[in-house]
This record gives sequence, C-alpha cells and structure tokens, in this order.
Amino acid sequence: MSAFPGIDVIQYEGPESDNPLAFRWYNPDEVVAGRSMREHLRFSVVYWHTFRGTGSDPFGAGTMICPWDDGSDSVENACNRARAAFELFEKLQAPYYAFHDRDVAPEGGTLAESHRNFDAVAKVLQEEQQRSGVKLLWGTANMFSHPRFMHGAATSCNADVFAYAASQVKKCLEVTKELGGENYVFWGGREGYQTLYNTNMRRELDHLAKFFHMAIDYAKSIGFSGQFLIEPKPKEPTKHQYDSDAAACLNFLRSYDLLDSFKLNIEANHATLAGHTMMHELDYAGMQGALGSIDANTGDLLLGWDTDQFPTDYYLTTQTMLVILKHGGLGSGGVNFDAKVRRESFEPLDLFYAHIGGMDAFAKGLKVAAAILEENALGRLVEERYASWDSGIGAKIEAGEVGFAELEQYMLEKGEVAANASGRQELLEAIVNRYIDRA
Ligand code: XUL
Ligand code: CO
Repeated sequence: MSAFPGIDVIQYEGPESDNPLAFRWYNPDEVVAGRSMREHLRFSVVYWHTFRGTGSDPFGAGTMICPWDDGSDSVENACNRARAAFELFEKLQAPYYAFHDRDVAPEGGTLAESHRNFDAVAKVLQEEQQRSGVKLLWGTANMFSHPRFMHGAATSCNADVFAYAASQVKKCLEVTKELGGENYVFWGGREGYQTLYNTNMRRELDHLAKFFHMAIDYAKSIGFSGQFLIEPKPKEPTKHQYDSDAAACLNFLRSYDLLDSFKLNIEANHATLAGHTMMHELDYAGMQGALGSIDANTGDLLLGWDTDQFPTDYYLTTQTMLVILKHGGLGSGGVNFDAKVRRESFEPLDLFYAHIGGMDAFAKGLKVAAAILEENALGRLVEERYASWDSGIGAKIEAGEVGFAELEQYMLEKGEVAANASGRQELLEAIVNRYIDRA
C-alpha cells in the first residue's frame, strides 16, 4: 500500500515550470563544475522530523497527519513507518537518509529490549536500502530525550549514564556499519550545563573526550570506516553546550588529541544561534580541513530559537555552496535536511513541497556559486585586496624574514602607510545579485 498515493517520482521540469511537484533547478544528472548535481549535493532526508515529528510545539499538541502510522510504539508500526519513509526518499530522488537510533525503533523497557527493537527495524531498513538504492548518510544515537539523560550523556554527573550512553553508541555504531552508513554524528544534545554552580566543567570535558576516544577505538575494532562528525550548537536544550561553535569544537578536539578522527557537521540554524553566519562556520571548519557535512535548514530571526525551517533563501544556499566548493566539496558528507515543516503545514503533501523547495534552492545555489567561482567574480577582488602581501614587506612578514625591529626600521624610512583601498562590499553584494539573476 502506498503511503503517498497519487504522487509520482519528482522530475526535473526546468525553471519555467509552475508544477509544485517538479524540480525547477535540481536536475540530478546535470553537470556543474565538473560533477553532477547529485554528486555535489548528496541530498539526505532526516527521519526524525519527517517521520517522527508530530508538529507539536511548547504550546500545542501535534498536528501532522501520517496515514501510514498507527500511532503506537510497536516494532511493527516502526517497520511500516520505515517502508513509508523509503517511499518518500525514492519519490524525492534523495540518495541518502539519516536517523537517530530512537527515531527508527522504539525504546524498550530495558537496554536489551531497545537493542532488539533496533535490530528488528534495521533489518527492514537494510531491505529497503537494497530495494531502493537509497543509502545511509549517517547514524546517531539519541542521548537527550529520555529522562535518564537529564544531566547529559557522556558529560553526566552520574557515571552510570556515561556507561548507558556508551552502550547505546556501541550499538548504534554496529547498526550504522551494518547499513553502510558513510558517517557517524555526535550532536551534544545535553552535553553542557544549565548552571556553573553545580558543574565541574573540567571533569565533564575530560569525560566527553574519553567517550569519543572509546568510540573511535570501538569503531576501529569492528571495522567501521565512516567519518566521525561533531555537530556544533551553542545552546538548546542546555544554556551552554560544549560543542558551541566550529571554533570551540576544533579547540576541544585539538586539546584532547581527537583532531585526526573528527570533522564537523555544520547546521545553519545552529550557526545563527551561535551569533555567526552559516558562511562563517563553514569557512572556519573548511580552513582547518574539518568541513565534513551540513545540516541544511534555516532559522527565523524574529523567533530566535532553533526553528529548523526548510531553507529556501538563495543567498543562504549560494553562500553555503560558495564555501563548500571553495573547500573542495563535502567528501563523504551531504546536504542533510535537518528541517521540519511548520505546525500549520500538517499534510503528507507538505513534506514534498518542503523538500522540493529546499532541494531546488540548493541546486540553484550550487549553480550560482559555481559560476561565481568559475569567473573568479569575487576572488579577483579578494586577491587584489591582499596584493600588498604578495611582494615587498608583506611577503617578508609572511616568510618570517622580519621582526618588530626591521618593521620599525621599514616604517621609519617610509614615514606613512600606503593608501588603503575601498572594501567594495556593496559592489560585491551587487555582483552576487547579478549571478543569482543570471543562473
Ligand atoms: C538538534 C539537531 C539534531 C542533530 C542530530 O538541534 O540538529 O537533530 O542533527 O542529533
Ligand atoms: Co542537526
């Protein structure tokens, strides 16, 4: 039985199409900057918002209509849900999906029962992957919903919770490996604090690092070769999360000798919560060789919390793709729609409109970014802006040939600095507009 009757596989119809169930920009086989759009974008649909999201918010009950779901916590219902999920992935032509262990399978009365439930649903996921060709971008363990994680997981003050979390990640790594997952994500849901009055921050960070080292060791022991990713987020649900932004994550990884084993999964709405742009977070990760994957969504500046909306803004997608292309692409990562439809968009059809809109926005962003880079439209101005470093005193500073004494001598002789040039921000913004108009 079809979960989405009357909807066919979404096809590319081109920018002139007014069919809301067609792609206007995402043309999977179209080659842009040497690779197909499918290969560049590696779209992924998330299980949690799309198949477990109820539409509830802190003030109101769920609204989503899910005809394929009997509303129970049974394993059988979870298996049916998995089949419906793959129908959506296929109809969207999404090559990947991502899950938390507890999204796909219900938590049992004991850890052993939870493991069994997970295995039972993983069997169906495996069958569906083989049938459809849709692959697992990443797996992750939900270590923030259950009350046992109230003080965190690896950073909990309760050592038993660390042990429980370790067991959960061990199992999730095994299943992710079994399903051919290309990455494994850690988002520190409650790995942070609400008040420093009750927190030994040093001890918690040491424990978090120990946890990651154990995960790496275990992954090696079972032959899981996927990329480990940390997903930065500054707050929500805790007031401060240790993985607060790209710079904080990289500092943590470097301090605890974990840098070689991790990259980052950068999420747009998390960047905004950290007071950064998506572009900043991506560039910071990229310049340190740590850009692994992205969670594609957007926030609402008037609401200010993690609204996880679908990204439709061409500036956001252009900027995102500019930085991703600049750093050589996403590797084993992907464009993962960690996004949910609004509470008021409660019909199954809305899941299609939302993903199609997001995929099209990214496909257009890719084309715009590729054209800007190909014509070096921004790069030329950046190169000119730093030209004083290419020769003369600038080159000597970069080469480490001079110190303060030589620089003082240089400036005493010269008397005053060479004239500054305009930053040309408005021109650059207009250039980006021109490429968006043209794509
Ligand atoms: C929460 C968030 C998570 C992670 C996976 O803000 O983004 O869904 O992506 O745990
Ligand atoms: Co996310």
